[in-house]
Amino acid sequence: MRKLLKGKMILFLMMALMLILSACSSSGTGGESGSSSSSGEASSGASSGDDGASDKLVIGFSQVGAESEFRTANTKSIQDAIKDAGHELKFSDAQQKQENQIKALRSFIAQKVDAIVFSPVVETGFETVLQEAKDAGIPVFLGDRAVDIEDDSLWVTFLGSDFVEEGRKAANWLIEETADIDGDINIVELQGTVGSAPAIDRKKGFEEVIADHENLKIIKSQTGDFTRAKGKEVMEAFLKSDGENIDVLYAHNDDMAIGAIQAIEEYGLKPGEDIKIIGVDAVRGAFEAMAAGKMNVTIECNPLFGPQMVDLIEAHFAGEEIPKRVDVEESMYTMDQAEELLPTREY
Ligand code: GZL
Repeated sequence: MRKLLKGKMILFLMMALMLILSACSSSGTGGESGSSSSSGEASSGASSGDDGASDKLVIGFSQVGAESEFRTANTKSIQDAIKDAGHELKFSDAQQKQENQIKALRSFIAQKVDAIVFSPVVETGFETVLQEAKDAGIPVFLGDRAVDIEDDSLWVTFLGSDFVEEGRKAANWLIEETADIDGDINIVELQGTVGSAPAIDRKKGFEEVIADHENLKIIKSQTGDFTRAKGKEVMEAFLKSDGENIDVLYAHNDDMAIGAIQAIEEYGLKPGEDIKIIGVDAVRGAFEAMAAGKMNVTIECNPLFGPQMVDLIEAHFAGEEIPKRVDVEESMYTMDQAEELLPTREY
């Protein structure tokens, strides 16, 4: 009997020991190696401490304005990406005014945000406030537009398009389109916002390519500030002074091209036929104009880089090396492609 009891005791003690050992091993390591969910899989998101508090960032986003279809799509893409990633968004629309952007950046600094996303309305005049952000230890991520500042330690990276290349693409399309035409081709140009990176660089790229073709002449060039209304107003003035003499419009964005199309029709000419129309951005309005035969080509400038921007921010906070410049993939689209592609366009 005693032997039986003894055996049972040993069995009981062994089972108790196994229970204690298994209880120890299932307590998880929620500490130094990061938090683990109840299923034991690693938690998602950026690196976190025990409470995951460092996962959530407060991000200040200073946007140029709401001047075009591109801008509206770009704002939504970045805002949605920040919120979808679980971060807190502080947003400022500068209504295309530099002083409003400087105020917004100073406000973000005063609020001690963790990071700033910034699309500078113009290339110059931001050095002081970017130095203030650096002194406050707040990393700045440039989105869409760049600044012309020597000290590139004032921002972590630039994520956006190559505007010079966009200008080259526009000019190369025109060279191909007019290859069989003898005589001068008179071009009017609607420039973007004066002093902005896209306006400076799209002009630079276009002129660089047409320089080898003396029959391609820019006879008028003026800013339309990237808006439909101003684009229409300036095109009306071009038509008034040179109407019968204009062969091509090169607009630095589709919104100004669409405004100009209205002016051309009101003047009595056929946009897309009497005057070839070149735009930039590849927004929905451009596809609608091309499908209607009123516009010939649009060079894509993709605004939908919000998720990519948040990935770069999180990678930075995870201690990863970030390249100083990250280009956005983009293409170009012509009138004959518009009808088929219009339903697929995301912006
Ligand atoms: C270019 C962007 C320009 C767009 C315009 O990336 O900065 O500003 O081409 C917008 O539509 O206003």
